[in-house]
Amino acid sequence: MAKTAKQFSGKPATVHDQKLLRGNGGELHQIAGGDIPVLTTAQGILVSDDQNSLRIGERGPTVLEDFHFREKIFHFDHERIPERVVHARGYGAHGYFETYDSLAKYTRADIFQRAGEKTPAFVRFSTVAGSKGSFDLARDVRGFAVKLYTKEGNWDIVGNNIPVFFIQDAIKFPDMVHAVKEEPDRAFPQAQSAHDNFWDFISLTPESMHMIMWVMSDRAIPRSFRFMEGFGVHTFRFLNAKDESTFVKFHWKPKLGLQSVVWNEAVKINGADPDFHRRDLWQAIQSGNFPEWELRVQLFDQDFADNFAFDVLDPTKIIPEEMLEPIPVGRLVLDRMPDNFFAETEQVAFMTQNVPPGVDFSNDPLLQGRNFSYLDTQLKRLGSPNFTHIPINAPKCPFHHFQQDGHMAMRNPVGRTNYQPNSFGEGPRESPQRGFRSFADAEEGQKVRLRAESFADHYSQARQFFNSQTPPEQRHIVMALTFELSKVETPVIRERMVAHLLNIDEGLAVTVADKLGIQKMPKPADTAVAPRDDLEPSPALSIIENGPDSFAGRKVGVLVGPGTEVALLKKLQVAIEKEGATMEVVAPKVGGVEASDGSWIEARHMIDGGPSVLFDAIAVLLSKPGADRLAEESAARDFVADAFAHLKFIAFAQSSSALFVKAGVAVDADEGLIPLDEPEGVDAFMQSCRKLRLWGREPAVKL
Ligand code: HDE
Repeated sequence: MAKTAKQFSGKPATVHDQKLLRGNGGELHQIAGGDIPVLTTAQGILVSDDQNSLRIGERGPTVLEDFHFREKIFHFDHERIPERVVHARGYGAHGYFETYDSLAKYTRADIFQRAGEKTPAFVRFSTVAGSKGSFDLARDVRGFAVKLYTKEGNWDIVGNNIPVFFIQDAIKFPDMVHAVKEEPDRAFPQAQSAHDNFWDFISLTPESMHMIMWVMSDRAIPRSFRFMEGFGVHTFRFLNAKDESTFVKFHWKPKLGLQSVVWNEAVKINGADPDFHRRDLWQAIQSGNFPEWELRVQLFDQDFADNFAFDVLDPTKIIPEEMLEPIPVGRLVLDRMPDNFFAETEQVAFMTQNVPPGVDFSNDPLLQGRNFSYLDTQLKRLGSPNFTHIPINAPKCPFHHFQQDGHMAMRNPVGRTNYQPNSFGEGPRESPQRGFRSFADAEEGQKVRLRAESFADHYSQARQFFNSQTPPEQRHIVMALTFELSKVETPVIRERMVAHLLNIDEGLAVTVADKLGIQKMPKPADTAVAPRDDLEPSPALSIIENGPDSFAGRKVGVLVGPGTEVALLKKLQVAIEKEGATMEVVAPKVGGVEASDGSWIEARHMIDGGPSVLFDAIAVLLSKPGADRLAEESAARDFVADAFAHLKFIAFAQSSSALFVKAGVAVDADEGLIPLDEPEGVDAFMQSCRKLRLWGREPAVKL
């Protein structure tokens, strides 16, 4: 057995070991006996030794004929495929979409014909700017790409968690992406927009101002994929059986409500757990708490479009929900993680042009450009036009076509005829009735390179977004802009940005300028159209206004130590689980601690590895000696001080107070600190947690 362990430990077996093994009557084969399959090459040749390459003599040169070695290294050398140029870092999950009611009146898309219809789905969430190995809590837009395997072909809604975009025309996309990514000479900063090139481009691109308000808001630092919205961004069309068109915008609403973190917390999460969002989705799905979103659609006709203040083809504009209510049409549930990240999440190929009969495009110039781009990128990344043969990309409905051959062809047409029309009655034929039909819009005009006048207002909706935020959210936008621009080394870029902010909100501009130390206010940036100040605030745009009033799906970190009162811990655990939340125990040692009654409390984290930034609320349940001891440890002090600074609700046993004193947090500082050992303590804590954060504390902690 000792020899077996050594063989599998990956250490090279010595000649002595090998003799022993072979002397034992082919023990190598026995190792792979029973239920364990024998290792083979990709060609199926059984392998006798996977620890040593073939050489001439014990210390001699390696021989070329070692086909197993050659194949193994060859394959390893080719393991990587190009990462996505944008949205490289992502995480996906399987699930299904369930249709509420028939939408036949608006669309003939098969997925919307029958109430209760379940359609398999795959979703990939992503950040935009960082590379594959970047951290999850960058300030960034999140991709929200949904593949629906409908009975009439794959439908991809390749959206974001922000309903508008930086640019109006796809021709600017390479510039925008170059500017946000690391600067080409120095290759930094990675996964960050806080640098000169990005703000230089933005300050020279006024159409980006609305998007900038969103990206500087807490939308860009979501607590979890599970707590963010998704948007199709562009205006699309639904087409019914009579080919009548209705414009449509897609919104995904998270069942657990919206939630973000605060910036100081995001920075610390990136160090404590760079995979914070991945782990969150993994844990939720593995524990059976399946995340869910409702699909809602804003439906409107040409008349509405003609009378709307902005152009519905302009992807830098929204239609406020208060003006046009999104109608719920179904729900998306994610209930299964991929078996293999590479095969599924890395190889999944989303394409905006994947739309089934009954869904069609609008003339949004960004969407039109995307429809061209996504096919190209799949060929580059996946290396073959046969990328639809990969299971994650293959339709789950019947499909028949005459495409053949090419790299890695898995399925070729069967039989003699690989063309149509043919005389043999073989193969598929097109169907004018059932097939995809485009909306027969009348298009005419000169061939020009012109942006429509109706796209010219770049500030009014940026202002509307800012005015729709609660005071804490407005403060966060100020702080984000100040932080980002403070990283810009070229003063003129900072000033140019302030000139734009003056067109959005004077108070915002003046505060940012002051915090940046700009001595002389610039003049407002020139505008093509005067910004409007008559747009009603839209409460739907605020995260805080749309809080879940529930703590479900959230996590409490409980700090324990030697002598912790176990009855209180158990009572707390019951209450947390009743709320649909989870509890994780943090202790001085990961092995756990001995409780007050001599029982053993298992821990999930040691204090250094379980800082409070990983939790939505904390509880500190220390005995007096435990608190005295932990008060000496900076990680324990940070546990409390950070939770306080990040506006979290903090429950505590009175015996823990020594730690609070040393952490500089007064236990009676505000109503967010809740003594647990009072009769109503646990209930009061859970009720507070439903508010998620104590925003009223923010001015005091000066984040
Ligand atoms: Fe993308 N985008 N994009 N994009 N995009 C890609 O496709 C592109 C845009 C979005 O999880 C690429 O497979 C152009 C808007 C998501 O796999 C690429 C333009 C929105 C994902 C590409 C845009 C998106 C991508 C890179 C300007 C929100 C990740 C790899 C016209 C509505 C999908 C790939 C996934 C990925 C091109 C703008 C969302 C290069 C040319 C606007 C969620 O084809």
